[in-house]
Amino acid sequence: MGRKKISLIGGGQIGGVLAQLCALRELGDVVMFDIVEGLPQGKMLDIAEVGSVDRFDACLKGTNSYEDIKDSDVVIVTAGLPRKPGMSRDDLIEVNSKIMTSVAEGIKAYAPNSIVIVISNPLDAMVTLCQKITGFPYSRVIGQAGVLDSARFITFIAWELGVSVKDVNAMTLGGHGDDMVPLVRYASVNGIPVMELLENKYKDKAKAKEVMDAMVKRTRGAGGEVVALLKTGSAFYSPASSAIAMAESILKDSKRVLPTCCFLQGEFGVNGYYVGVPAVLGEKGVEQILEFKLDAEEQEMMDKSVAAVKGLVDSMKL
Ligand code: TXD
Repeated sequence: MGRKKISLIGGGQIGGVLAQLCALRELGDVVMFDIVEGLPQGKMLDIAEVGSVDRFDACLKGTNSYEDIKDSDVVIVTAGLPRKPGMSRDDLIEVNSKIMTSVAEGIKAYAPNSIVIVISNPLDAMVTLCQKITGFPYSRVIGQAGVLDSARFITFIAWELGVSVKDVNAMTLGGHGDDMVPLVRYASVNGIPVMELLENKYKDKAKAKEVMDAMVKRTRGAGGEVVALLKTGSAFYSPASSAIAMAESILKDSKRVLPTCCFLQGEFGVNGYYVGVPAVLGEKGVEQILEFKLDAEEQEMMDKSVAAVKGLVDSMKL
């Protein structure tokens, strides 16, 4: 049995971390494609030369030719510009649509059986475009946003309560924009509702709600917070780790339940759009969407988030 093959389209900030994580976790052989000559070759050589130190066996190849992504099991796309301070993700749509069009054509031609994880922004629109151009089944073209948005929410909750991030469970749904939906009702510390713990901590319901509202707000703006600090570029360690969690579940057929940007056909009241929802990821890609009933307030937030996704996707006139 040969090793799995992972291709990374885009060898920038996120692409580099993706390659290193694939190698460290021995997920398979890795190809990094970029249009810049020397960049993917240099990064992959750099990582390959430390295999003896990091104790991994993997073939790593940098390339400027789509032919090298042939027979990929998983393709992860980060090609595209990142935001600058003051920009919204949506401001990237024009330039990144052009890039995504050429990338999707390359994947369609050379890796027709792969499962594609899109990371490029604006995420929900770029996944939609990638699926349209490749023509792959919806289950094989997905986007990474929710794992990261949820991880940020979890981090803030853990810091607030002084507990390990490992014991906090929380999820965000919806689009990867400022209207994303952090699910407060299901946020828990090993099953104990976070709101109950906050009420115990502050002995005051109103104060507990105020603290939670602030964490929800920070989660929604967390990408922008990093952009503002970095000044050039956007978050890259965390999006890479998040996409690797999805890729690993697919490559190992683990069937993890991860918030994933999936094409919805009626689930959560959404029809015909890519939106973040809990999904089972396995060797076939999205194997199930786990639907559950949102309460009125959550549904209202979801509808608002979906409306923003629709506005952006419809503006592409696909
Ligand atoms: O959670 C998420 N989904 C995200 C998404 C979180 C943070 C950032 N996210 C977005 O990922 C970000 O807004 C960007 O749209 C992408 C990539 O971010 P990254 O920080 O890696 O950007 P870089 O460092 O600028 O790298 C982009 C690379 C760069 O090396 C370019 O040469 C390459 O993309 N590029 C291309 N590669 C292949 N093909 C084409 N046409 C191409 N054009 C540029």
